Amino acid sequence: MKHAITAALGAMLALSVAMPASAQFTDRNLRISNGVNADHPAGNGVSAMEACLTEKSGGATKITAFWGGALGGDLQATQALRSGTQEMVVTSSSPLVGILPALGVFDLPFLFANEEEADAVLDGEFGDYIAEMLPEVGLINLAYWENGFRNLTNSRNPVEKWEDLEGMKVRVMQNNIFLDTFQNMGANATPMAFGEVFSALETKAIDAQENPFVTIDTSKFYEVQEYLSVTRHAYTPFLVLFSKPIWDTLSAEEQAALQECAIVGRDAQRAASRELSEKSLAAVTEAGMQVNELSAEEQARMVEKAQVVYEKHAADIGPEVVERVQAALAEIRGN
Ligand code: TF8
Repeated sequence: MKHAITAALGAMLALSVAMPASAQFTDRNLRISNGVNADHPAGNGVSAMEACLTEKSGGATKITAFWGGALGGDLQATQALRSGTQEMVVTSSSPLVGILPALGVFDLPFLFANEEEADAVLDGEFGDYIAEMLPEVGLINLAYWENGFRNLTNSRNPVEKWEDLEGMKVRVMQNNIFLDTFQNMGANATPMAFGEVFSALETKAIDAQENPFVTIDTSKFYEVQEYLSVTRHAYTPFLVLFSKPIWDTLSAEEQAALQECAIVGRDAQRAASRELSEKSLAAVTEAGMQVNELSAEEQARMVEKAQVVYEKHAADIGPEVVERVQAALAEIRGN
C-alpha cells in the first residue's frame, strides 16, 4: 500500500515536472449566468470570452452559460458566487447595492451622457477603484460590459415630460436610488427582480418598466407594452463577476486568462450592443410600440428634477465615491 502511494506520488511529480505551460490549466467547467436571453449582446460577449479561453487554455477551461434567469436573478446568482457555489455571472450593478453601497454611484440619474463617457470612466481609474472594493465582499470583477442606456416603456400613456409619470406603476430594480428617482417624479415605483417583470406587465400588476432597447426587444416587452419613451435616464453597467472563493483556487495562469478574455469579451459585447441597439429600436417600433423622444427642454427639466436624488444618496454611496466619479467626468468633459 505504502509502496503504491509512493509510486503514485512519484509518477505525479514526474508528470508535473514534465508538464508544458498549458498544464497550468486544470480541466474546468465555469458556469456563467444571466437573466436575459442568449440573443442579447451578453451572449456575444460570453461567446467571445469562451473562444478566447479555449485558445489560451488549450481547451481545458470551458464555459457553460445559463440564460433567461435559469440560475436565478442577478442578486441570487451573485450570492451564489459569494458562497462559492457558482463561478461567474454577468449582472447589472444595481441589484448589488445592498452588497456594496458604492455601486449605487452608477444608479445616479443621468450620470453619463453617452457611451464614450461610460467607457472612459468604467475602463479608467474610477472603474478600477470600484473593482478594488469587490474582493472584500467575495467577488472579483473581471470587466465592465454594457447593459446600455435605460429607457421607459409603459402600457398607459406616452411620457413626454416627468409629470406624465404621475401615479404610474413602474417596476424598478431592487435599488433605492431608482426607487427615489421615480417616486420623486410622481410615479408609484415598485422594486422587483427582472425575472418577474414580463408577467407583471402582462397581468397589468405594473404599468411600466425601464431597460435598454436591446432588452425591450430580446425579452419581448414590446408584446405587453405600448409606449416607449427615450429617456436615457441611466446607464447601469454590467459587471462580469467571478466567485472570490473559487478564484483563490485558480492558478495564476488561469486567473490571467480569465482577466484577458473578459476584456476580449467586453469589446465584442459592447460592439454587439451598440450595433443591436438601433436594430432593436426599429424592431420594437415595427412590432407596434409607439416611440417618442423627449424634447430638449423636457429632457433638461427631467435632469433638473432628478438632482435631489444625488443629494439624498451621496452619503449612502459614499461622498468620496460620488466626488471621484464627478471629477473623472469633469476631466473627460474638459471642464
Ligand atoms: C434589470 C436589468 C436586467 C439585467 C439582465 C438580467 O432591469 O437591467 O435586465 O441585469 O442582465 O433588472
